[in-house]
Amino acid sequence: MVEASKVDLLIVNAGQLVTCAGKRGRPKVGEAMLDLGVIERGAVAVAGERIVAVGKSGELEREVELAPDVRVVDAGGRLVMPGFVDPHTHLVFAGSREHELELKLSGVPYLEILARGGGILSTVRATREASLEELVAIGLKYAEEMLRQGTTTAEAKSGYGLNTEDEIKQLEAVREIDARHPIDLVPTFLGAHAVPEEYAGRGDEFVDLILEDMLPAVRERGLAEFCDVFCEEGVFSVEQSRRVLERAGELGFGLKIHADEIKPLGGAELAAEVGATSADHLLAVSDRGIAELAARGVVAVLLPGTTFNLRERHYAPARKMLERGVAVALASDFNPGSCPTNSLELIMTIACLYLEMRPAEVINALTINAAHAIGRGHMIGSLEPGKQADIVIFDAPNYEYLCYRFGTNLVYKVIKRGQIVVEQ
Ligand code: IZC
Ligand code: ZN
Repeated sequence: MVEASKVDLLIVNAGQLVTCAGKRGRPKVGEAMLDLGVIERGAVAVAGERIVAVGKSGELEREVELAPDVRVVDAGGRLVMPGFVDPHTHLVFAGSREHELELKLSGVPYLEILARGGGILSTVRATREASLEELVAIGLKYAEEMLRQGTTTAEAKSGYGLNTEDEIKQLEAVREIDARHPIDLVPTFLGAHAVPEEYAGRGDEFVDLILEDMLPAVRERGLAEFCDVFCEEGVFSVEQSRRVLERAGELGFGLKIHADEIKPLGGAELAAEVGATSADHLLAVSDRGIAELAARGVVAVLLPGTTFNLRERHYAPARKMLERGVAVALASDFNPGSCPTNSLELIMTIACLYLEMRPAEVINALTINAAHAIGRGHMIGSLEPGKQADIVIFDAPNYEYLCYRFGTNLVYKVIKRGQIVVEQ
């Protein structure tokens, strides 16, 4: 596509322009997490799909070449930020699991519901029954909810098919939603999400099926960029997870892992060993696991909405990871069971209150570091010349306000690839 060279969209009068700019090509760690690159009374100039300049409102307008039909958006003192990046979602699924709420309240744990054939397996039954068109329609609805709440890019996992045909159907739905909706989706194959009923007690044989049939089929069709595994007691062991990730790595997939969520199995160490892009959850991560994530540059994707919804008492040790130089990102974990919210504004508040992350750290974790967690740090996640023009204007006077208010969608306008796609 030929890029327009003259500025055709100009955002002026941002009360605060949060750029999240930092060192190019790398996620932020340590002190840099507190730096949001804020420009007071900021402005952004966009040509076609890209940002061409950021600066001070009143000055920037005079420094760039404006197209005759330039559209000027007056932010009116509001907060302007990079679009949120949600690097861990299970976006495409049929059905819902509100009937498990009563079970949960009566004290039945998440893994016990799964062991009884509910949980993930109940969503697998519904998703296998749904047609591709039905899954696309459901996913489009959720993608639209996300965009309206300021998410401009999201990762989307399979994992509710658990056989070759239905995993492919789910990933085709992701591809179709990505094509039809302004939100950008990054597809992840999660065949190792649970052992399906027809393989009960034969987990190793199911892993063979993933290695021999599913992974090559997904690869051949170019349906996923990443491969993920639910490494958890009673789900997939470290050894089984290693087999899946090693094969996926050989086939050229980027690697992700649901690591040390409930039991400390050594998922973080495995992520470092196989060179994963991210390790996600990490509530029960060991000190050694933390050191290895930092040393290997694996992004830790924390999902505090899930901890909240599962009513766990202990959240991931975010402060320890930040202090020890791990690149920390945040995500919704949107899924029908352990975290049925796709509101990243809600995640911001939970991250501040329960992970004890500071507002600036939370915002870097949901933008630039989240982009790195899905291999998109060079394209999105900050407002810098050359990056994709994915921009959100919030009806908020400053960035702390966004973490402090919860339960209200504060999005005022969303710009995706230079186009205004949500407008209040
Ligand atoms: O459907 O419960 N944790 N996978 C691993 C999930 C949660 C999704 C679900
Ligand atoms: Zn997940």
